[in-house]
Amino acid sequence: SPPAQADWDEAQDFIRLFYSEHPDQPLPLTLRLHQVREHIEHTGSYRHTTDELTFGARVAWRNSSRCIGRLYWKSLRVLDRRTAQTPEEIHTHLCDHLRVATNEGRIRPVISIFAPETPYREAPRVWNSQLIRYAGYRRPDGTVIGDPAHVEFTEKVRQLGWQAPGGWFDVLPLVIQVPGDKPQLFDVPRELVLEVPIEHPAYPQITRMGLRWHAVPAISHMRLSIGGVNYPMAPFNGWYLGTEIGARNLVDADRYNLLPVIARLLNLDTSSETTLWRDRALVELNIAVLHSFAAAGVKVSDHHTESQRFLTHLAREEEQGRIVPADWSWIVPPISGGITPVFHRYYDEAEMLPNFYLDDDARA
Ligand code: HEM
Ligand code: NRG
Repeated sequence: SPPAQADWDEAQDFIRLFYSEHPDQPLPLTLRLHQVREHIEHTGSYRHTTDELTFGARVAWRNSSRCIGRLYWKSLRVLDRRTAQTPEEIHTHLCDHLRVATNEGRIRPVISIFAPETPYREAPRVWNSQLIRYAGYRRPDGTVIGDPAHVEFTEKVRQLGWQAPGGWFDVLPLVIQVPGDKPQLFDVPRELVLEVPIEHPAYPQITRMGLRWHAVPAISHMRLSIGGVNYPMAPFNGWYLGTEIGARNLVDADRYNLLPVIARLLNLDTSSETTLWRDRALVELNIAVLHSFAAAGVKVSDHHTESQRFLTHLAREEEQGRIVPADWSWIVPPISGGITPVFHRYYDEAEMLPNFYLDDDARA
């Protein structure tokens, strides 16, 4: 079904919010509101100015309840890609995004915003959940090589013609689809994928595992909603919190599931849970991740520092008279929760707009 027309109440709330935080506009508020209303009536949608778009994306980040990294919301770089039409053009912009964001390891928060959906035109899409992800391959015995989270997606791109190398850390191709056309595959150029080899400062056994992870988490499957207008393709990135890699991606039982392997390599006593061998292996892996990113000159945060910064963010926002919506279960890091300051309090659970949403579309 074609998308509904832009919601006038949401549009109005957003334009008012923009004017309240940026009062010095050439066009008076009432005129802008009138313009937006007319456009919605005539076309079912309206066009954000560059300043509205930039503000809208930054506030969507500011309102992301699950994100601990929001202290930097004002520094988000917004690349306006609304006019990009062809898959080739879009691919070029996604490559530019990775180049600007990676910045040789001094990672910058960036969002690229492609055409919105309107009642008369669908939006372009990228099927990937992030611009950089590792393939996963299910073997006949049921075990997986690579990232088990991406087995299904990997099968889909193979059906579209991707030649899979079959390794543990193969970067998946981008699947770009524009309205009325078939999805098209594009490789991410090798030189745009900065990766960090994981090494442990004291345990060569961990270094020898040959683990690696990509430097930039660039989420590409969330819809950006600003003032009643939906941007389904608006990939964004910041930098990693070490625990995302060292306590989840490489560790979850349904991801790389490495704790048993690490425990064996470190000769830990795994005969009983009470030896806390899992916890010991987990801490060493997280030390390795933070050490390796630092050694490679790639920006990363540890959970203690980023937790403190999040509380600074809360204090600053409260000074501005704003609510900071937050989801405790996502904000508290997956290791050492109770020794980070974000653990010891509750948060406002309000849903605020603009924001990012996950659709349960058929996309992987
Ligand atoms: C979630 C950290 C930048 C929007 C998260 C999570 C962490 C995090 C640790 C939880 C992820 C998980 O448990 O899987 C950071 C750090 C950043 C950063 C350290 C550094 C600057 C950004 C930016 C945006 C953003 C630039 C958007 C413009 C979000 C959203 C989620 C999230 C929407 C929820 C994702 C979901 O529901 O799956 N962030 N973030 N973050 N972040 Fe950030
Ligand atoms: N846990 C996911 C990434 C989720 C978002 N995290 C960020 N976002 N740091 C993973 O790939 O491990 N960001 O925009 O920086």
